Parts: sequence; structure tokens; C-alpha cells
Amino acid sequence: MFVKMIGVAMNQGCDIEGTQLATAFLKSHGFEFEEEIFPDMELSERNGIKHGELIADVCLRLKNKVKEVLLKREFPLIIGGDHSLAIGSIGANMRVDRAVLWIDAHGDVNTPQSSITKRAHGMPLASLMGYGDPRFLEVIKPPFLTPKQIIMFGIRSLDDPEVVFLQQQGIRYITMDEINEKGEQSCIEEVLDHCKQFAHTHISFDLDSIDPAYCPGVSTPVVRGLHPSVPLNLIDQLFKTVSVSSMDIVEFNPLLDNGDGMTILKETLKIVSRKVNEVTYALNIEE
Ligand SMILES: [Mn+2]
Repeated sequence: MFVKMIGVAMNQGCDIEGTQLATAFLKSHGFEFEEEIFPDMELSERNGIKHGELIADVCLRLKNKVKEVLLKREFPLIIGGDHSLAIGSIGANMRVDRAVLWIDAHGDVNTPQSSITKRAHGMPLASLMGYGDPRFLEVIKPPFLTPKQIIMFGIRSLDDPEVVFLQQQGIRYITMDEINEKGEQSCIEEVLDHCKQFAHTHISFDLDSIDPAYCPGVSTPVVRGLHPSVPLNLIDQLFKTVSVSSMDIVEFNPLLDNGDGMTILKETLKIVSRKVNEVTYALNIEE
């Protein structure tokens, strides 16, 4: 199996300069992309959800590309761009036998009604569950994600309506406080146990899950976050334990990075490509 990197040069979901430059920045550091997706600026508008039309268009194109890669039995690694791209990357494969791991500081379960900022990068997970802007739901299409497919990790910044939503839906979200209390490995094991119940896992890795002291290169930093070794360890153990079939890495902002974010990104890519290659190796031996 090969890793196919898909770049999404979009920042309209967070509406802060920088995230759209991540793909170009990585290319200048020698990374190769299977495809880059650029927003159609003619669709840009700020009424209601900011840039809703433009984001739906990007996500539809991303969805089609991710589907194409999955059908070739290759591994799509989607590089953001802001987190609203998950509408397309996860929307490409809504199989009920797939777990979704959401590593993030935020809940990303706002709706157009609950959101104060009207920024779409705070809404992708609710949209994937069928609650959101009709244009996003049209891209995703039912069956939507069910609460039992989802597990969240590193959460420490939730809006009040998001707490209500998560609790009403019964979504398991592991907070920073819990990770600090119970310990890293115990929480990682809970994630592994969750994902083991499903045939496949999608990882959506938001770099703002990491503490800004170690990764300032994100658009919406939140203090008291993860040490970078924690998500790397989690991702490494997941690849060893379950079948990870696709992944996003989002919200990297090269304009705010001091080099640390780039190092974390490179480490993550190293783990992913090594593990995906091991899968090929194992398959070859069986054949
Ligand atoms: Mn996020």
C-alpha cells in the first residue's frame, strides 16, 4: 500500500491567514503530493457561515479524490488546511464499520445555530453526524456518523452548546484533565479498545491538540495541551493495533510556526509512511 498525500490549501473554515499555505510550505521542504485542492475564490462569501459555499465545493472535490485513492487500496493522507476539510475526507467513506478518532483541543461539534464565530472549522464533526449546514450535509450524504463510532482525545475547549451536544449524543470525549489524571497510557488504551470494535479507523489529527509551547504553528491555540510525544505515541500504537485506513493532519499554520510544528508534522509523516509500508510488507508475505 502507498501513502497518497492530498493537500488542501484552504483556510476559509478558520478565516485566519496561514493554514492555506501549509501544502506549499511542505512542498518547498521536499514533500510530494498526489494532488492539491485549491478553493474556488469566486465562491467566497461571508454571509451566515463564513465561506460555506466555497468550503462545500472544496470538500466535494476532496471527497471524490479520497474515494479514488481508497478504491485503489491506497492510503489517503490529507494535509490541511483547516479542519472543515474533514467533511470531505471522512465523507468519502461513511462505512458504519469504521471508527473515527478526533484528536483536538476543540469539540468541532458546533452547528450554524450554535456557533458564535460562524467559522466552519468548528462544525465538521456535527456535520458528519448529520447536524449542520445543508450544503455540508449534501456533500456527506447519509448514513451519517453515529455517536458510537466516534472517540475524541485531548479536548479542553468546548462551547456550552457543544457540551450539551456531546452529552446528549453520548459521544466519548477524553479531556486533557482526564489524560492528566488517569495517565497517558490508560487513555490511549481506551482509544485502542474503542477502535478495535471496528474494521477500520480514520484518524483526524488537529495539531492544536498539542500545547502551543511545543507547537505554536496553529491558528487557534489552546493552552494546557498535549506534549507532542502523546499523539505520536497514540498514532503509533493505533497503527500497530488496528487497521488505520485514512488520516487527516490539519490546522498547521506555517506563518505562526517556529519550526517545532514542522518537526512534529515530519515525525507524524514518518510514522504513517513506515506503518503503511509495513502493511504492504505483511500483505506480500501472506500472498
Ligand atoms: Mn479541530
